[in-house]
Amino acid sequence: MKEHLIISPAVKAALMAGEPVVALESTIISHGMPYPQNVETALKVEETVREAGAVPATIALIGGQLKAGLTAAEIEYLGKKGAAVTKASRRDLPVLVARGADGACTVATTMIIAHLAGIRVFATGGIGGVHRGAETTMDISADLEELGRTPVLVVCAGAKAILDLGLTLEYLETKGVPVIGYGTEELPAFYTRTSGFKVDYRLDTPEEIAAAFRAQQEMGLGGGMLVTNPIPEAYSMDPARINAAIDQAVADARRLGIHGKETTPYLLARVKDLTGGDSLSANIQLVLNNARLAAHIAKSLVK
Ligand code: PSU
Ligand code: MN
Repeated sequence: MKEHLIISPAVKAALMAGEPVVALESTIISHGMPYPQNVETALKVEETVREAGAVPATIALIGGQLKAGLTAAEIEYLGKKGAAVTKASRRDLPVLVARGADGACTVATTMIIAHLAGIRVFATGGIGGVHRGAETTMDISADLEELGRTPVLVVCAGAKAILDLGLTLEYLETKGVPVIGYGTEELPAFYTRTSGFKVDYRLDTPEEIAAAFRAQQEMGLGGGMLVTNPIPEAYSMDPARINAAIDQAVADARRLGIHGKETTPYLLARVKDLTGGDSLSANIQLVLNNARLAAHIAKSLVK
Protein backbone atom coordinates (compact mmCIF):
# COMPACT_ATOMS: atom_id res chain seq x y z
CA MET A 1 0.00 0.00 0.00
CA LYS A 2 2.80 2.36 0.98
CA GLU A 3 3.89 3.20 -2.56
CA HIS A 4 0.34 4.09 -3.63
CA LEU A 5 -0.67 6.34 -0.73
CA ILE A 6 0.85 9.82 -0.37
CA ILE A 7 -0.08 11.72 2.79
CA SER A 8 0.77 15.45 2.64
CA PRO A 9 3.31 16.76 5.19
CA ALA A 10 0.66 18.82 7.07
CA VAL A 11 -1.76 15.88 7.32
CA LYS A 12 0.99 13.45 8.30
CA ALA A 13 2.21 15.79 11.05
CA ALA A 14 -1.32 16.19 12.42
CA LEU A 15 -1.97 12.43 12.43
CA MET A 16 1.36 11.70 14.15
CA ALA A 17 0.61 14.33 16.81
CA GLY A 18 -2.91 12.97 17.39
CA GLU A 19 -4.50 16.17 16.13
CA PRO A 20 -7.93 16.24 14.50
CA VAL A 21 -8.06 15.76 10.71
CA VAL A 22 -11.06 16.08 8.38
CA ALA A 23 -11.11 14.39 4.96
CA LEU A 24 -12.76 16.21 2.03
CA GLU A 25 -13.78 14.74 -1.35
CA SER A 26 -12.89 15.90 -4.85
CA THR A 27 -15.77 14.81 -7.12
CA ILE A 28 -17.68 17.73 -5.63
CA ILE A 29 -14.87 19.94 -7.03
CA SER A 30 -14.59 18.46 -10.53
CA HIS A 31 -18.15 17.28 -11.16
CA GLY A 32 -20.31 18.95 -8.52
CA MET A 33 -19.75 22.67 -9.15
CA PRO A 34 -18.64 24.92 -12.05
CA TYR A 35 -15.19 26.55 -12.29
CA PRO A 36 -14.11 28.84 -10.61
CA GLN A 37 -16.67 28.54 -7.77
CA ASN A 38 -15.59 24.91 -7.29
CA VAL A 39 -11.97 25.90 -6.53
CA GLU A 40 -12.97 28.89 -4.39
CA THR A 41 -15.32 26.65 -2.42
CA ALA A 42 -12.79 23.84 -1.98
CA LEU A 43 -10.25 26.32 -0.58
CA LYS A 44 -12.87 27.97 1.64
CA VAL A 45 -13.93 24.56 2.99
CA GLU A 46 -10.30 23.84 3.92
CA GLU A 47 -10.06 27.24 5.62
CA THR A 48 -13.29 26.55 7.54
CA VAL A 49 -11.87 23.27 8.85
CA ARG A 50 -8.71 25.09 9.98
CA GLU A 51 -10.68 27.88 11.67
CA ALA A 52 -12.64 25.25 13.56
CA GLY A 53 -9.37 23.76 14.84
CA ALA A 54 -8.74 20.73 12.60
CA VAL A 55 -6.48 19.95 9.65
CA PRO A 56 -8.13 19.48 6.21
CA ALA A 57 -7.17 16.61 3.92
CA THR A 58 -8.70 16.97 0.47
CA ILE A 59 -8.46 13.59 -1.24
CA ALA A 60 -7.92 12.74 -4.92
CA LEU A 61 -6.04 10.48 -7.30
CA ILE A 62 -3.19 12.42 -8.93
CA GLY A 63 -0.94 10.71 -11.45
CA GLY A 64 -2.07 7.32 -10.14
CA GLN A 65 -1.24 8.14 -6.51
CA LEU A 66 -3.84 8.14 -3.73
CA LYS A 67 -3.36 11.56 -2.18
CA ALA A 68 -4.56 12.52 1.28
CA GLY A 69 -3.99 16.27 1.45
CA LEU A 70 -3.72 18.33 -1.75
CA THR A 71 -1.86 21.55 -2.45
CA ALA A 72 -3.82 24.62 -3.60
CA ALA A 73 -2.26 24.08 -7.05
CA GLU A 74 -3.62 20.51 -7.18
CA ILE A 75 -7.09 21.73 -6.20
CA GLU A 76 -6.92 24.39 -8.93
CA TYR A 77 -5.82 21.71 -11.43
CA LEU A 78 -8.76 19.40 -10.61
CA GLY A 79 -11.24 22.28 -10.61
CA LYS A 80 -10.09 23.60 -13.97
CA LYS A 81 -10.10 20.14 -15.59
CA GLY A 82 -13.62 19.64 -14.26
CA ALA A 83 -15.58 16.76 -15.75
CA ALA A 84 -12.54 15.84 -17.90
CA VAL A 85 -11.15 14.21 -14.74
CA THR A 86 -12.41 10.66 -14.33
CA LYS A 87 -15.00 10.34 -11.58
CA ALA A 88 -13.45 7.59 -9.50
CA SER A 89 -15.46 5.27 -7.29
CA ARG A 90 -14.22 2.00 -5.74
CA ARG A 91 -14.33 0.00 -8.99
CA ASP A 92 -12.28 2.65 -10.84
CA LEU A 93 -9.22 2.60 -8.58
CA PRO A 94 -7.36 -0.46 -9.95
CA VAL A 95 -7.16 0.65 -13.58
CA LEU A 96 -6.62 4.36 -12.82
CA VAL A 97 -3.77 3.60 -10.41
CA ALA A 98 -2.14 1.15 -12.85
CA ARG A 99 -2.38 3.75 -15.62
CA GLY A 100 -0.98 6.56 -13.48
CA ALA A 101 -4.15 8.55 -14.13
CA ASP A 102 -5.96 11.31 -12.25
CA GLY A 103 -9.28 10.68 -10.57
CA ALA A 104 -11.83 12.74 -8.67
CA CYS A 105 -12.83 10.84 -5.56
CA THR A 106 -16.46 10.13 -4.75
CA VAL A 107 -17.67 9.62 -1.19
CA ALA A 108 -16.84 5.90 -1.51
CA THR A 109 -13.27 6.44 -2.69
CA THR A 110 -12.63 9.26 -0.24
CA MET A 111 -13.69 6.92 2.59
CA ILE A 112 -11.29 4.24 1.32
CA ILE A 113 -8.31 6.60 1.10
CA ALA A 114 -9.16 8.38 4.37
CA HIS A 115 -9.21 5.01 6.13
CA LEU A 116 -5.88 3.94 4.58
CA ALA A 117 -4.39 7.23 5.79
CA GLY A 118 -5.84 6.85 9.31
CA ILE A 119 -8.42 9.67 9.01
CA ARG A 120 -11.73 8.94 10.73
CA VAL A 121 -13.93 11.95 9.90
CA PHE A 122 -15.00 13.17 6.46
CA ALA A 123 -17.19 16.12 5.41
CA THR A 124 -19.06 16.44 2.13
CA GLY A 125 -22.27 17.91 0.68
CA GLY A 126 -24.55 15.03 -0.31
CA ILE A 127 -23.95 11.30 -0.60
CA GLY A 128 -24.93 9.02 -3.45
CA GLY A 129 -27.80 6.62 -2.77
CA VAL A 130 -30.57 4.53 -4.29
CA HIS A 131 -31.76 6.27 -7.45
CA ARG A 132 -35.42 6.71 -8.26
CA GLY A 133 -36.44 3.75 -10.43
CA ALA A 134 -33.72 1.51 -8.95
CA GLU A 135 -36.29 -1.33 -8.81
CA THR A 136 -35.59 -1.78 -12.53
CA THR A 137 -32.24 0.00 -13.17
CA MET A 138 -30.47 -1.33 -10.04
CA ASP A 139 -28.69 2.03 -9.89
CA ILE A 140 -27.49 2.15 -6.30
CA SER A 141 -24.42 4.23 -5.45
CA ALA A 142 -21.27 2.45 -4.28
CA ASP A 143 -21.25 5.08 -1.51
CA LEU A 144 -23.82 3.00 0.39
CA GLU A 145 -21.76 -0.21 0.21
CA GLU A 146 -18.72 1.74 1.38
CA LEU A 147 -20.62 3.13 4.35
CA GLY A 148 -21.46 -0.48 5.17
CA ARG A 149 -17.84 -1.64 5.18
CA THR A 150 -15.34 1.19 5.85
CA PRO A 151 -15.03 2.70 9.34
CA VAL A 152 -15.22 6.42 8.53
CA LEU A 153 -17.75 8.93 9.87
CA VAL A 154 -19.31 10.94 7.02
CA VAL A 155 -20.95 14.30 7.65
CA CYS A 156 -23.38 15.36 4.89
CA ALA A 157 -26.51 17.48 4.46
CA GLY A 158 -28.61 14.37 3.81
CA ALA A 159 -29.20 13.29 0.25
CA LYS A 160 -30.70 15.13 -2.69
CA ALA A 161 -34.22 14.21 -3.70
CA ILE A 162 -32.75 13.17 -7.09
CA LEU A 163 -32.58 9.91 -5.13
CA ASP A 164 -35.28 7.74 -3.62
CA LEU A 165 -34.69 8.80 -0.01
CA GLY A 166 -36.91 6.09 1.49
CA LEU A 167 -35.09 3.29 -0.35
CA THR A 168 -31.72 4.87 0.50
CA LEU A 169 -32.59 4.66 4.22
CA GLU A 170 -33.75 1.03 3.81
CA TYR A 171 -30.44 0.15 2.14
CA LEU A 172 -28.43 1.80 4.90
CA GLU A 173 -30.43 -0.12 7.48
CA THR A 174 -29.66 -3.41 5.70
CA LYS A 175 -25.95 -2.53 5.71
CA GLY A 176 -26.05 -1.66 9.41
CA VAL A 177 -25.15 2.00 8.96
CA PRO A 178 -26.41 4.29 11.74
CA VAL A 179 -28.04 7.42 10.29
CA ILE A 180 -27.73 10.27 12.78
CA GLY A 181 -29.59 13.58 12.61
CA TYR A 182 -27.60 16.45 14.08
CA GLY A 183 -30.19 18.34 16.10
CA THR A 184 -33.00 16.87 14.03
CA GLU A 185 -35.28 13.83 13.91
CA GLU A 186 -35.84 14.20 10.19
CA LEU A 187 -33.50 13.29 7.36
CA PRO A 188 -32.49 16.58 5.71
CA ALA A 189 -32.84 16.65 1.90
CA PHE A 190 -29.73 18.66 1.04
CA TYR A 191 -31.37 21.93 -0.14
CA THR A 192 -34.11 21.68 2.47
CA ARG A 193 -34.04 20.88 6.19
CA THR A 194 -36.78 18.27 6.02
CA SER A 195 -37.75 15.34 3.81
CA GLY A 196 -40.64 13.60 5.56
CA PHE A 197 -38.31 10.67 6.48
CA LYS A 198 -36.97 9.99 9.97
CA VAL A 199 -33.33 9.46 10.86
CA ASP A 200 -32.40 6.58 13.21
CA TYR A 201 -31.19 8.77 16.08
CA ARG A 202 -31.15 12.46 16.87
CA LEU A 203 -27.93 13.59 18.59
CA ASP A 204 -27.46 17.21 19.61
CA THR A 205 -23.72 17.67 20.19
CA PRO A 206 -20.45 16.77 18.44
CA GLU A 207 -19.42 14.99 21.68
CA GLU A 208 -22.44 12.65 21.59
CA ILE A 209 -21.74 11.86 17.93
CA ALA A 210 -18.05 11.18 18.66
CA ALA A 211 -19.04 8.90 21.57
CA ALA A 212 -21.35 6.84 19.34
CA PHE A 213 -18.66 6.51 16.65
CA ARG A 214 -16.07 5.54 19.25
CA ALA A 215 -18.41 2.84 20.62
CA GLN A 216 -19.00 1.51 17.08
CA GLN A 217 -15.24 1.22 16.53
CA GLU A 218 -14.52 -0.26 19.98
CA MET A 219 -17.02 -3.03 19.34
CA GLY A 220 -15.38 -3.75 15.99
CA LEU A 221 -18.73 -3.62 14.24
CA GLY A 222 -17.13 -2.47 11.01
CA GLY A 223 -18.64 0.04 8.67
CA GLY A 224 -19.15 3.76 8.89
CA MET A 225 -21.61 6.21 10.34
CA LEU A 226 -23.68 8.78 8.48
CA VAL A 227 -24.25 12.12 10.19
CA THR A 228 -26.84 14.31 8.49
CA ASN A 229 -26.63 18.04 9.19
CA PRO A 230 -29.48 20.24 7.96
CA ILE A 231 -28.61 23.22 5.77
CA PRO A 232 -28.69 26.45 7.84
CA GLU A 233 -32.21 27.95 7.87
CA ALA A 234 -31.05 31.15 6.15
CA TYR A 235 -29.88 29.24 3.06
CA SER A 236 -32.55 26.52 2.81
CA MET A 237 -34.59 26.58 -0.39
CA ASP A 238 -38.32 26.59 -1.08
CA PRO A 239 -39.24 22.86 -1.23
CA ALA A 240 -41.86 23.31 -3.99
CA ARG A 241 -39.39 25.10 -6.24
CA ILE A 242 -36.45 22.76 -5.71
CA ASN A 243 -38.59 19.64 -5.98
CA ALA A 244 -40.09 20.83 -9.27
CA ALA A 245 -36.56 21.32 -10.64
CA ILE A 246 -35.54 17.85 -9.42
CA ASP A 247 -38.61 16.17 -10.97
CA GLN A 248 -37.86 17.91 -14.25
CA ALA A 249 -34.18 16.86 -14.13
CA VAL A 250 -35.10 13.21 -13.43
CA ALA A 251 -37.59 13.25 -16.34
CA ASP A 252 -34.97 14.79 -18.66
CA ALA A 253 -32.39 12.16 -17.68
CA ARG A 254 -34.88 9.38 -18.49
CA ARG A 255 -35.82 10.90 -21.82
CA LEU A 256 -32.16 11.28 -22.82
CA GLY A 257 -31.29 7.74 -21.69
CA ILE A 258 -28.63 8.97 -19.24
CA HIS A 259 -27.42 6.07 -17.11
CA GLY A 260 -24.54 4.63 -15.08
CA LYS A 261 -21.95 6.97 -13.57
CA GLU A 262 -23.21 9.87 -15.72
CA THR A 263 -26.56 9.96 -13.92
CA THR A 264 -25.55 11.81 -10.75
CA PRO A 265 -23.39 14.49 -12.48
CA TYR A 266 -26.12 15.04 -15.09
CA LEU A 267 -28.84 15.47 -12.46
CA LEU A 268 -26.68 17.81 -10.35
CA ALA A 269 -25.88 20.04 -13.34
CA ARG A 270 -29.47 20.03 -14.60
CA VAL A 271 -30.89 20.99 -11.18
CA LYS A 272 -28.37 23.81 -10.96
CA ASP A 273 -29.37 25.13 -14.43
CA LEU A 274 -33.08 24.90 -13.64
CA THR A 275 -32.74 26.84 -10.39
CA GLY A 276 -30.25 29.42 -11.62
CA GLY A 277 -27.51 30.35 -9.17
CA ASP A 278 -29.64 29.75 -6.08
CA SER A 279 -28.95 26.05 -5.71
CA LEU A 280 -25.21 26.68 -6.08
CA SER A 281 -25.03 29.19 -3.23
CA ALA A 282 -27.12 26.89 -1.01
CA ASN A 283 -24.76 24.04 -1.94
CA ILE A 284 -21.67 26.08 -0.96
CA GLN A 285 -23.14 27.12 2.40
CA LEU A 286 -24.16 23.61 3.42
CA VAL A 287 -20.71 22.23 2.64
CA LEU A 288 -19.10 24.89 4.85
CA ASN A 289 -21.61 24.06 7.58
CA ASN A 290 -20.72 20.34 7.34
CA ALA A 291 -16.99 21.08 7.41
CA ARG A 292 -17.43 22.98 10.68
CA LEU A 293 -19.41 20.16 12.33
CA ALA A 294 -16.94 17.54 11.09
CA ALA A 295 -14.05 19.52 12.60
CA HIS A 296 -15.82 19.63 15.98
CA ILE A 297 -16.52 15.87 15.87
CA ALA A 298 -12.88 15.20 14.91
CA LYS A 299 -11.70 17.33 17.84
CA SER A 300 -13.94 15.44 20.24
CA LEU A 301 -12.70 12.08 18.89
CA VAL A 302 -9.03 12.83 19.61
CA LYS A 303 -9.72 13.95 23.21
N1 PSU B 1 -24.57 14.10 -4.55
C1 PSU B 1 -24.47 15.45 -4.41
N2 PSU B 1 -23.32 16.07 -4.78
C2 PSU B 1 -22.23 15.36 -5.26
C3 PSU B 1 -22.35 13.95 -5.38
C4 PSU B 1 -23.53 13.36 -5.01
O1 PSU B 1 -25.42 16.07 -3.98
O2 PSU B 1 -21.20 15.97 -5.58
C5 PSU B 1 -21.16 13.14 -5.86
C6 PSU B 1 -20.39 12.59 -4.67
O3 PSU B 1 -19.00 12.54 -4.99
C7 PSU B 1 -20.93 11.18 -4.54
C8 PSU B 1 -21.13 10.82 -6.01
O4 PSU B 1 -20.07 10.28 -3.88
O5 PSU B 1 -21.62 12.01 -6.60
C9 PSU B 1 -22.09 9.67 -6.17
O6 PSU B 1 -22.10 9.28 -7.48
P1 PSU B 1 -22.83 7.90 -7.90
O7 PSU B 1 -24.30 8.14 -7.65
O8 PSU B 1 -22.52 7.73 -9.35
O9 PSU B 1 -22.27 6.83 -7.03
MN1 MN C 1 -24.82 4.61 -10.13
